Amino acid sequence: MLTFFSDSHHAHAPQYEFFRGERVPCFETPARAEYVKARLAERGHVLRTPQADSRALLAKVHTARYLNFLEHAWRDWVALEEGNGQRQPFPSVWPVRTLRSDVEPANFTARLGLYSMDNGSPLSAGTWQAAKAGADAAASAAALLSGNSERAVFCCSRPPGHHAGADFMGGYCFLNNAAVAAQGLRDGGAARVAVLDVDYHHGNGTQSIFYGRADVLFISLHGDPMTEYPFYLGHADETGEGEGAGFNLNLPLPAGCTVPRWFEALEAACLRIAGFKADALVVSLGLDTFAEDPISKFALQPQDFIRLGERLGKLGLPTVFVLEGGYAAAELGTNAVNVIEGYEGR
Ligand code: SP5
Ligand code: ZN
Repeated sequence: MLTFFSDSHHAHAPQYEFFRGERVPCFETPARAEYVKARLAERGHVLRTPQADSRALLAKVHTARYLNFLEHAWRDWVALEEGNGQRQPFPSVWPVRTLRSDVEPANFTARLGLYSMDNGSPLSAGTWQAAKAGADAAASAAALLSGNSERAVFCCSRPPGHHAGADFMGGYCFLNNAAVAAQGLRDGGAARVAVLDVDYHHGNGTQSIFYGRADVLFISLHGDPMTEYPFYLGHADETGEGEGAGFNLNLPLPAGCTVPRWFEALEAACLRIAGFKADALVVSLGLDTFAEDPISKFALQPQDFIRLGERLGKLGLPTVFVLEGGYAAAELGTNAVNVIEGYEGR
């Protein structure tokens, strides 16, 4: 399967994240994409550098205010104080209910809080460059599918994107690559696009971007937000609003649930996609459903990822795969390529 890969992902390399009040090494590391790249090459898949500029699509799924903040965040952080180039910025204050988010403060930390859903998404010098390259890959993939030059494309990019909403970052995500791909497919002529999110964590950003729209169906299977990140979205009663009513499907599963139960939920998701008569599919391919994932609690084995790919292939739709989470880095290549090769029936 044709794969987009950009070396720019290395530019996003923060050192630490917060866990239980302590700084711990980041789970979302450059090694992840390199393991996937190596496995793709080993199995003979073609790697190409994205050529599309995602700016126009980014402007349709994110706010101008947020994009402007993110593009210049590192510059502004470094300008704030001597030595900041060697430090990581973290938000420490957020505009929760009753506080105003319409006015953008001048203070950098206040702006960082305004545009963040958590303190777990550290920025580094090249975050914008890496995230932009991932969005460019998503835009390139959508363009190729729209022009019928490819049937399916895999975007091997990081940082991931599905927690990023129209105007916020979160959960290691900055730009919503799946949303860029879906919007690109819509603009390229697909009347109905389905986004299937199989990451362990609910794709709150993608859901929120398309929540009021009937042209993009969002479906997610994930750890129940009652106990699992992102906690504040992803429940079964979130079904869409306005024109989008009925076009959002959440299938929360208990942490620790069995593989057969996971595949039952996948089957329900696939039946809904078929009923929607989607013209194209975007898969938010999180691989943190793997049994050995260090931060997640599902139980999929490497061969289960082949079965996932096979089921998605049966949908018979032009498909963009976008890499999301998955933190058992050394096994990430095998698991990702298993999905792709299952899809291809190889
Ligand atoms: C894209 C994606 O998968 N984002 C996940 C963000 C999860 N953020 C919360 C991480 C909590 C880490 N918990 C560590 C438990 C170690 N035992
Ligand atoms: Zn995840």
